[in-house]
Amino acid sequence: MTLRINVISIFPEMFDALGFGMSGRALEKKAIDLCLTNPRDFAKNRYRTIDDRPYGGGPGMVMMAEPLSAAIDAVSGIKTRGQSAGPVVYLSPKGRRMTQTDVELFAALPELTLIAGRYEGIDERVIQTRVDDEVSIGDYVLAGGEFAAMVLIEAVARLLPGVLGNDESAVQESFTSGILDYPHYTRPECFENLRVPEVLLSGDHKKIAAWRKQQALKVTKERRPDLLEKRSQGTD
Ligand code: 9D3
Repeated sequence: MTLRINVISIFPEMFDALGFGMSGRALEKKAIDLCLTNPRDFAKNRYRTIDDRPYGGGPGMVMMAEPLSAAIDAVSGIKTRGQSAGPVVYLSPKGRRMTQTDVELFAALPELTLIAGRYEGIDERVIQTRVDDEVSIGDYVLAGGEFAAMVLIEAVARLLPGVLGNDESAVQESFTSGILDYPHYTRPECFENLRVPEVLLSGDHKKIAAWRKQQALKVTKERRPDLLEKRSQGTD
C-alpha cells in the first residue's frame, strides 16, 4: 500500500524538491513514505567526517565505509525491524542503465533503499556487503547521486496506485508502450498561422487513432529506430 523509500544522502534537503507535482501527491497520499538518513549523523570524529583520501592515491575523495554502512543499517530495517527491507540500490555512473522495466519492478516493492553518493564514489566494501543493485540514469556525468535518486523516485511515484488518478495515463495501451509519443494540440485552432491537423477536428475516433499511430511510428523511426527493433524482437 505504501512504498517505503529510504534515502542515504549527505544532502537530504535536496529531496525537498520531491514535494511538488506527482511525487508531492504521492507523498501527501502516503503512497510513498520517504525516510531520509544523513551518513554525517553516523560519523565518529568531532568534525563529523564522512570522506577520506583514496588508498593508492589519485584525485578526489571517497565516501568512508563506516558512516555510510551505519546509515544504511539504521534505516533499511535489517537491524531495526529484523526483516529483509527490500533491495539496496546504489545510484552510480558505473551501474547498468535504468529502464522503465526497472522502474516498474521498484514500484511493485514494499521497500527500497537508495544510496546517493558524492565525491569519486563510495568505499567498495560497502558495495560488497550492502548493495544489491547498481544503476545509472544515463551516459552523462553528474556531481552526485541525489538527482539520479530523485529521477528514480519520480518515475516510480507516477506508477503508484491512486497517485495520478492512475488508471489511464500511466498504464499505456499496448501499442504506444516502448515507442515515442504522437504530437499534441490544444486550443486555439490557429496559432501563428499554424492550424491544428484537420483529422483531430473530425470527431472520427478511428481515423484519429490511426493518424496518431502513424505519427508515433514515423517519429520513432526517425529518432529512435532502436526502439522499433526491440519491439519486433518481442512480437515476431
Ligand atoms: C572520473 C570518473 N568519474 C566517473 C564517470 C567519477 C565520477 C563522476 C560522477 C564519480 C561520481 C560521479 C557522480 N555521479 C553519480 O553519482 C551518478 C550518476 C552520473 O553521474 N551519471 C548517470 N547516472 C548516475 S547515478 C549516480
